[in-house]
Amino acid sequence: QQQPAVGSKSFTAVAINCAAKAGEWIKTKLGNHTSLSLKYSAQDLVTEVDKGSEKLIRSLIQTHFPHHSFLGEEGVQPGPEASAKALQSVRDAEYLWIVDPLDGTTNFVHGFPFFSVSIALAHRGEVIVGVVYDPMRDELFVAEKGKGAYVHGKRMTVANDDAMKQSLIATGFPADPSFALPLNMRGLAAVAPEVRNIRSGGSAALHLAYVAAGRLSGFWEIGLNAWDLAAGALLVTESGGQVTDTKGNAYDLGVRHVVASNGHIHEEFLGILAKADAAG
Ligand code: 2AM
Ligand code: CA
Ligand code: CA
Ligand code: CA
Repeated sequence: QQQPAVGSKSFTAVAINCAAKAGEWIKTKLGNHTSLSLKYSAQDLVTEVDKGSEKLIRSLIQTHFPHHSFLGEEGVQPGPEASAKALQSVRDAEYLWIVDPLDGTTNFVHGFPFFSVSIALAHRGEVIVGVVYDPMRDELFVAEKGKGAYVHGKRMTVANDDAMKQSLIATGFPADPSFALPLNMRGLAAVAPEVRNIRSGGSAALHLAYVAAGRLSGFWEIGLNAWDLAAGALLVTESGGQVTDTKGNAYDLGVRHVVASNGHIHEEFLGILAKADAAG
């Protein structure tokens, strides 16, 4: 049985500390990042801030929990095959930290103030802690498995809407023009006429936090990765909502096409995507 490092804090306290420190630092770099490069495509951006944030988080986690495994976006080669392989190699670890050091890099680069830091801890493949931090609004979303989800100490519950017609729904537009984007566009064409309106903020982790907080009734997106979803998925379920893939299978770390909702609209949401042949 593995013991925590001497003097270590609780898992959640470390996750919060990491997200807050990284978020504060990211905020100081808004509008003055110095390097911008392309990863997989012209839409796939990375800056020194993404890398610096991941380094900060990783070394803090390592100080407290040197034996835990770590999966961070910037430690993985770009592209879906490499991402799947990287997840496969660690997904059954006893303790695995899953980190998106800056979710919403495109927004960050353009000065659109909607991005976040996402940190999750999984125990043998099940997410037990999820923290999403929005440094621009200083909003900290925290969930612990079985203990609920909170925004700055206030318990969150999902929205009450029981039909898509009354729902505000978010999506994200994937870069991949051959597969993910067309699938998402079919979904959009089908969902948009059935809901109150559509939003696309550009940070999957924050969209999930907003579903948890009842600000959105649902969210779907094609082609995401474990680090985009792990923390936010726990926020949603601990707030009383539901998270599946676009075909309705239960959320796990391997899900890439996600549907999250308040639960009440979930079946209707899935049905619309299926009918539009937009479920991948
Ligand atoms: P990122 O900013 O961490 O890269 C917006 O629709 C969401 O898609 C964000 O969570 C964003 O995360 C993610 N995203 C952006 N480019 C991507 C890519 N090339 N492949 C997969 N996900 C991407
Ligand atoms: Ca990225
Ligand atoms: Ca991301
Ligand atoms: Ca990122």
